Amino acid sequence: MNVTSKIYSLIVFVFLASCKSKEIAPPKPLLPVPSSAQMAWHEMEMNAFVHFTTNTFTDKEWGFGDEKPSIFNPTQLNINQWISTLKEAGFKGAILTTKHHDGFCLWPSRYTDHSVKNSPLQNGKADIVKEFSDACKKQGMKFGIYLSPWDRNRSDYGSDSYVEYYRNQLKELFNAYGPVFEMWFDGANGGDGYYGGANEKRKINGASYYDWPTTLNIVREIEPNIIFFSDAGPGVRWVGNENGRAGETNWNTITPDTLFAGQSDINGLLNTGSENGTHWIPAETDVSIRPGWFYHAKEDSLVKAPEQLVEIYLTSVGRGSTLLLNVPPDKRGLFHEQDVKALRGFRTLLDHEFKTNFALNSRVEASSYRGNSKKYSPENLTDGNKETYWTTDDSVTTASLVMHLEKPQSVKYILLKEHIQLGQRIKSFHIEIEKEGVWKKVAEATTIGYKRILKIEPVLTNKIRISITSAKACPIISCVEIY
Ligand code: FUL
Repeated sequence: MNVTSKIYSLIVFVFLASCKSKEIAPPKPLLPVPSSAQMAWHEMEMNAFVHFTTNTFTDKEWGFGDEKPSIFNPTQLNINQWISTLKEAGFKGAILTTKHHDGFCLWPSRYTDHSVKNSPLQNGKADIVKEFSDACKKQGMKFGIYLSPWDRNRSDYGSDSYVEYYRNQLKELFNAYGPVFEMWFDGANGGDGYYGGANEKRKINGASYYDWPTTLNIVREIEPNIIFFSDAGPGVRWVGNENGRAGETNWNTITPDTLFAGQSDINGLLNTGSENGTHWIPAETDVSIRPGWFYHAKEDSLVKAPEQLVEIYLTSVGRGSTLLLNVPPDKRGLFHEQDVKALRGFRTLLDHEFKTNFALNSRVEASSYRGNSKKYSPENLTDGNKETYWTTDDSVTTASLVMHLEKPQSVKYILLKEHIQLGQRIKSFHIEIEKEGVWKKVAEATTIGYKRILKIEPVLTNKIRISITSAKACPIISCVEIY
């Protein structure tokens, strides 16, 4: 190599090195951020709850605990029908009440006789939990477990031996029927019950009696990626109501301690989360397709209509929460015709409302983007790829994005997704549409999170402007969709 070519190689080397150093680093995560198991849970979006026990046969919501196992006798049990109905409606996982407050077990637990093994169903050989988890596996749905901590049947409820019983059942269930994606710990406790014939009121200290840290670790040892639901998490939190409404402001973050610190409006706090919460504990929206959680023939005419279910979708999934919709089997052991019809109608309506994303591959203008790097350019919002995102320089916390649709469309929904893997950031934003050269504000909202859907009066337009008016740190958005 002569001197000239050496100098030339050096210049090329320096040039390439300087190009590389110009590669703009992504924003640093704004803590807390979701774990990979929580991220997978967010992506499920819609799960189902299935409430089934002796209550189905006694027409109650809370069994007292003195029900005879012999009354549990569905005549046409078909668990595949439940799971295929849910799957066709778009649910990704299903959580079964393996034991509700009445203490009756849907599997032949070796720790009690108060179970399906003493029911006439399949001559005492039935195992609803197994059939349910098998059907989920077969149909590609995830399986979840509800096991009520409160047990109105057990004579030892309130003493240490019951906690051991409860833990043994958790081990039994998780070892025999997994994998399990979510474990649902119900905080309800009404005090009175049968308790092996004592027929009395028992009071426990919900915070200390079950020794939750130890109990959760027993489950974690078997299922390390489990998502724990309880009012306060640690995996996901209760949304604070049972009517399908996540907060219009919905932070995935909350400080769990504040829930036990004499807070006056705990349900309100659970509903909105808190902007500066120390933990990532997103809200799960549990609601029933009927007024009750269990099947009652008198509620056949009160099954929610497809339009109501779409409204619930918008106030749960559309507010960055995950929907947990309960569908209770009837006395035959089938989802009732009314519920099946409502779920099919729900799917059809949802597909109709969200049929064509007018924004897919459309041009987007941003007030700025991070380091003018293509990696963070506004095209990432409409490329149909949820892994790519638009973001700004660290110092920028407000921005505007103008969406140019190919031709005027009747716009009814604007859907946005934050790239929450790097933390939830956006605090407020609004939407304008352009009509005859004039911008008109059509919606205003606070948080986005995993997903936010804003419904507006349908309007014909080909230009939509999204203005982010405040954020905790530089905004990061992965998708904008327009329907
Ligand atoms: C509540 C329970 O008391 C209801 O019966 C139902 O299981 C609901 C999902 O949670 O706390």
